[in-house]
Amino acid sequence: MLKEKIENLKKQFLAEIEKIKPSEEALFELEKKYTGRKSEFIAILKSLKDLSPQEKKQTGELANNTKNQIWEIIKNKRQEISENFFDAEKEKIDVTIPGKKKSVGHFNPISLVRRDIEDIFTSMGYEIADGPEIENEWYNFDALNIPKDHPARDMQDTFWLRSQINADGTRKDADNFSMRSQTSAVQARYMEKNKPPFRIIVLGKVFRKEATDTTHDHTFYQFEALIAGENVNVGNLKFTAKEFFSAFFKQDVNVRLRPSYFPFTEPSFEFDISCLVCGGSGCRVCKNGGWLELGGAGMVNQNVFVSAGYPRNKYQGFAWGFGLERLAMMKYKIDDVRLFHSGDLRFVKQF
Ligand code: FA5
Repeated sequence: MLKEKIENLKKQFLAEIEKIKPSEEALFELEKKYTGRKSEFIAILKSLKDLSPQEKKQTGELANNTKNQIWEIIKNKRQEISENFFDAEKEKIDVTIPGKKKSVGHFNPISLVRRDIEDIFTSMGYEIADGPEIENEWYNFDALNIPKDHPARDMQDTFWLRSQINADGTRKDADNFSMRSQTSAVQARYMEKNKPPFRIIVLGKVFRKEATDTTHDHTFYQFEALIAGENVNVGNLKFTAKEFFSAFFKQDVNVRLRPSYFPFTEPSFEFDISCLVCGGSGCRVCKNGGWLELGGAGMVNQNVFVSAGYPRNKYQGFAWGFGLERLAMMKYKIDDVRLFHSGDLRFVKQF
C-alpha cells in the first residue's frame, strides 16, 4: 500500500518536473512540495513505524531511494539552469545588429562662452558676483548716476512690471520694479556690501524692449567686469581686456578704446577688438575697418562710488559691459542673435 503511494508520488513528480519551466524558484517549490517537512513523502516516512520490521526495511529503502532520486533529478536540473545561464554558445551576441543610440545633451553656446569667461577671470583672481533679474529703479538706474529723465528709463526701453504701471499707462512712482536692463545693476549691490580693493565679474540675463533683428534680442546676456582700488587706471582696463580677449579667442587680439558716454563711467569708451577674420587688415566682416565693436567701458564715475557709500576720490575703478551673445557670435561665427533663445535643437546640436 505504502509502496504504491511512493511509486505514484514518484510518477507524479516526474510528470510535474517535465511540465514546469525550469527556474530556481520553480525547482525550490517542487523540492518543498515533494520532500519538504510538510510533504506527503515525509508523512509516508513517518508512518513507517507502524509496519513490521521486514516491511519497514523494504519500504524504508524504497522511500529513501526515491527521495534521493528526486533530489538527484532536481540537482541535475539546477545544474542545467546555471549552465544555460552562462552558456556563451546559447548567449551569442550579434555585434552586427545596429545599437540603440543614446542621445547626448549639448551646452548652448552661451553656456560654453560663460564657462570660458568664468575660467579665465577666476584664474586672474576675480570673484563671480550675482544679482536679481527683477530689479528696483535704484540699483538699475539711480545708483548708477543715470538721470531721472534718461531715455533708458522709458517704458519704450525697459520692461516695467505690470503692478508698477497705472491703468492709464503711466508709471507709478513707488518701488518701480523692472526686469533689469543691464548687469551694471549688480555693481551698486556689490559695492554696498564690499569695500575696495575687489575685482568681480557678473554674467547674467538682461531684458530690453527691443524690436529684434539679427544683432538685437529682447532677452540677452551681459558680461560685466568691475574692479576698484586705490591705484586703478585706464592702462589696467586696456591690459585686462587684451589679456582676456587673447585667452578667449585663443589668438593675439588688439583692443581699441573710443570716446563714448555712459552716466556711470567717466571717461567712457566704446570698446573695439581687432577683426578676428582678417587680423585688422580689413575685410567684409569688419566692413574694411579692421575693428569689431563689442561693448561699453570706462573708469567708474565717482558719483557711483558715493552712492555706494564710499568717500569721493578715494578709489578708482574700471568697468565694462559686453553682450555675451555677441561674443559667442564672433567665436562660433553665428549670424543671428535670435538663434540662441530659439529653442531649436538643430542649432544647439552643432556645439
Ligand atoms: C550697457 O548696457 C552698459 N551697462 C555697459 C557698460 C558697463 C558700460 C560698464 C560701461 C561700464 P549697452 O547698452 O551699450 O551698455 O550694452 C552693452 C552691450 O550689450 C552691447 O555692446 C551689446 O554687445 C550688448 N547688447 C545691447 N543690446 C543688445 C540686444 N538688444 N541684444 C543683444 N545684445 C545687446
